[in-house]
Amino acid sequence: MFLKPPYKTHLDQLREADPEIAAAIEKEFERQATVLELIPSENIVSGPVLEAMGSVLTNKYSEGYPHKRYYGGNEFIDVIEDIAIERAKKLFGAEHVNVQPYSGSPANMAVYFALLEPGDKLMGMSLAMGGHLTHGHPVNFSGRLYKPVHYGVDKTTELIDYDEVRKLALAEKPKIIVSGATAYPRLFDFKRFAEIAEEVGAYSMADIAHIAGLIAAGVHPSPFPFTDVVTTTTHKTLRGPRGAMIMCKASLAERIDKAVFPGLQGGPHEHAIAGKAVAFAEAAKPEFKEYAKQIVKNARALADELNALGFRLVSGGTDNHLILIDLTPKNVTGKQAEAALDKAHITVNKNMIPFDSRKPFDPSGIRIGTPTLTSRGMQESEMREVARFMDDAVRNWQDDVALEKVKLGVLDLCKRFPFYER
Ligand code: DSN
Repeated sequence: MFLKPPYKTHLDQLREADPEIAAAIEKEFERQATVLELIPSENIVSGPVLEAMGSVLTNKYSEGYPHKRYYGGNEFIDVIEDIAIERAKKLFGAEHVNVQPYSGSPANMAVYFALLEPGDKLMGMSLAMGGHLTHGHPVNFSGRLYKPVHYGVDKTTELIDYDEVRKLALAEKPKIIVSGATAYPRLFDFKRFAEIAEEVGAYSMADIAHIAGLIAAGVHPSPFPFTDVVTTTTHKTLRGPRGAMIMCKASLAERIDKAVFPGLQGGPHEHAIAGKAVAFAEAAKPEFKEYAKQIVKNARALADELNALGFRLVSGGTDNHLILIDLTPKNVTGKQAEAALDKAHITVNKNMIPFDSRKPFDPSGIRIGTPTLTSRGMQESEMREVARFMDDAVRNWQDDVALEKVKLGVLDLCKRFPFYER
């Protein structure tokens, strides 16, 4: 389950050439090694993924697609991109894959650019309810170029109400319906979303960025084969390099590819594509299935213990890697809790909760997840320790002495689960 072989830092040249940057990298290394990293969209890549990312591939221009490039010298780049595509197709059961998107937002942008015209209606989950900026938020290109229509969660259950989604879709007739979220702790019924889209004549799109690793491992239902287009980042539960990809039905392949290049992007980042290929092979291994199962077991154990300690969890718990906590009963805001937890070396992010009466910069909640701690090899008993550290820190959010004490316990736990080897 833990990352093998361990990463060894290769900063020898950098230390000499640019000590300022080298020192900051070393400090970030030290920070990551000595915190309980609970941000659910982060993870720790393997040594081989890091090596691919730090390779000579970063030197190469390869605009175009394998075997149809606008630059010479791409014979080995083609090998790498072909492998990345084939591995992704196999891992997810996708008909067509484009591995060139630089990250999640450009991937979503490319899908809209391929399938919508400016002014078309785009339906997605609102950011305030757990969606993403690119699902039609008014400050984002997706809410400015297209007409956003938003669904959320039910006020009582805090779950998506599929009958409400259907009603909204029938009334608004969007051209695309996006499923997927950044702060939804429950399973997505992608089949239901695809059926609703089909009924209203919309494209179905799933943004599986947060849960791609769980889907690859079969611990979350897949959006395939019924969803038209699926986007994902590659660096969250999938545990690959920072980047993204688009998977789609063969009938949409040409439009999607054209939208990515030459529509939106120039030269693909082949060092990242090589990292993606390495990560896809890792995710196809039986150990990765165990890893993904453990992410969910850990999230459940953490949720149970937090519940027992009096935290209010949105929707009551979790089915995936993520937990959304409403701190209102603890009389502390998301911003205050984030800062206190930081002092105790527990990294989380403040987050809006559904129907939040507070503002995004100081919301009522925090969002946590288990992918990184699971990559370090922690299991259920450690999750119970983590919950108790969190409780101590949140109860004593104004008491630096108490927070220092929590930090000592956290450091001890981190030492028992080493980070990369140096
Ligand atoms: N920024 C990511 C997250 O933290 O969920 C989503 O893109």
